[in-house]
Amino acid sequence: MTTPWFAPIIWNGSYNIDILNAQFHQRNVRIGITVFAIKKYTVFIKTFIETAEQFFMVGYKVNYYVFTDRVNDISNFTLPEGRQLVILEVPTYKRWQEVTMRRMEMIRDHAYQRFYKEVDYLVCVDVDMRFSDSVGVEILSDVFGTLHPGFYNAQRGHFTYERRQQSTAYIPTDEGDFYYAGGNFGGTVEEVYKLTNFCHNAMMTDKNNSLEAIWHDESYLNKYFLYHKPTKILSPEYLWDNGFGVPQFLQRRRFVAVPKNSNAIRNKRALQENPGYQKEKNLKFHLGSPYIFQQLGL
Ligand code: 4GW
Ligand code: MN
Repeated sequence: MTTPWFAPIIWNGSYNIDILNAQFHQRNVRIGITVFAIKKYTVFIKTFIETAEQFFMVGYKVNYYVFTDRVNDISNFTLPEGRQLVILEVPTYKRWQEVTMRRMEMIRDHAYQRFYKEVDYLVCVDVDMRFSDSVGVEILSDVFGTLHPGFYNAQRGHFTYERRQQSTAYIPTDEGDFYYAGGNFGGTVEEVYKLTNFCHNAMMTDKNNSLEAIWHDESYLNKYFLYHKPTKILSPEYLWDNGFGVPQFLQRRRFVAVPKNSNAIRNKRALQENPGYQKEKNLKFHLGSPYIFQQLGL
């Protein structure tokens, strides 16, 4: 439950939430959660916020930062005192890869411009998710990442890091600690600024060389964490996908992927414009890869 650099790995049973709550309430911490709902992904916002109200940082000051290109699609929520919804209108990008990757730039810019004035920590997550058990201050630390549910048990050689040496996201086969998920990371505003700034700059360098890392923002995040190791690591309890089943060791599923009907939610035109799309999307949906079933002997 600890990494070789003494970062705790957060599993159910590894902490006492009462002690942690006493510490974090004493500090009066404020938490921002960033989430992107671009194009049709606005459909996920309602469940996301409703379940977060039940399970995410209950009793703390929380700002929901919803980045969207469809401001009118985001309904109003009545939130208790100390919790608020902040809608940030942002540009949209044509390619879905860019939609997910540009999150780094937008988080960076807003961290620099405003988040540091409003919150102490940022939690940066996917929107196609629901909270189904408590996620509290046990996750907070200077900079944290989450073990990808498809690879927490995998050998280093099987991690889907970027393997082309020309890419800034390149990780050699004999390096890398864990395979971190792109859908849940965070830390202090300053540390998230450094992380997102690194990832965005690395992406831009690659873009200038007509390169895009295999798993987009996730690949750059993994590169960052290789040389700037997280101070806390969240177990896959904090990013699960029921497509992997419910293994016995998984005592809690706190933050779980909402199954998406890819064609309806994602941009259908992409399929027509790019014949390789379906194949690529199947590859992209590696949350649902059969790898884990092999690992579990299922
Ligand atoms: C394919 O057509 C697409 S669209 C792949 C991602 C798309 C997308 C993603 C989008 O149209 N709008 C959007 O807001 N996003 C954001 O990027 C959203 O916050 C989502 O959770 C995040 C990552 O994309 P994803 O959840 O689809 O990625 P996976 O399947 O790896 O969880
Ligand atoms: Mn997702």
